[in-house]
Amino acid sequence: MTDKNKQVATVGGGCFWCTEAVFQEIKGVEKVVSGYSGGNAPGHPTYKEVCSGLTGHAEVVQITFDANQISYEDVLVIFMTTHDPTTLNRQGGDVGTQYRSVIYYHDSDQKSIAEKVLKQMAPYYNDPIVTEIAPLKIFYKAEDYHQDYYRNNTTQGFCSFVITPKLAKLRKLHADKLK
Ligand code: MHO
Repeated sequence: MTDKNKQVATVGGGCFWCTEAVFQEIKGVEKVVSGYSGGNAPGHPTYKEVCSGLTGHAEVVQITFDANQISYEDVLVIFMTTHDPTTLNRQGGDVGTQYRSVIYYHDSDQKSIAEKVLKQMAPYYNDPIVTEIAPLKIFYKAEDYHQDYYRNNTTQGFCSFVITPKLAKLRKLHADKLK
């Protein structure tokens, strides 16, 4: 992939272990990094601080992808269909501001695509979409043990009960987009 085709998307849809595992399956995705963004607290937060809710950060992933193989629009469609964008500060059993649904755009093109995708998808949900669309400020990489979490902990409870079924759904829904 040349630098020209390389793009980065930053999204959060609940626990980043899930979002990371989803995008690691997608063709054209070169790298997924779990981290924190969208809060106001200065400095690099720890996971514990983010869980306290006081930093205001959301759990997000930064997805580096080849725009020749997958478009930003498709990245967002996959994102929207693999979490619940209608629940405020909650994803399944995970409750707290860090689990809110967010799209942090990197430029004005991404902003308009995000607005378009949300508008197009709205009729498919029973409840209003609450996904936050905002400019990316600082992204803080999460602790090493959070990276590749699903791959390294596939049999752990949350992974096997929540992420494995989510990936099964992803593979059915987006079979044409898999690696
Ligand atoms: N319910 C999950 C959330 C983890 S996540 C990185 C757990 O604590 O197992 O927020």
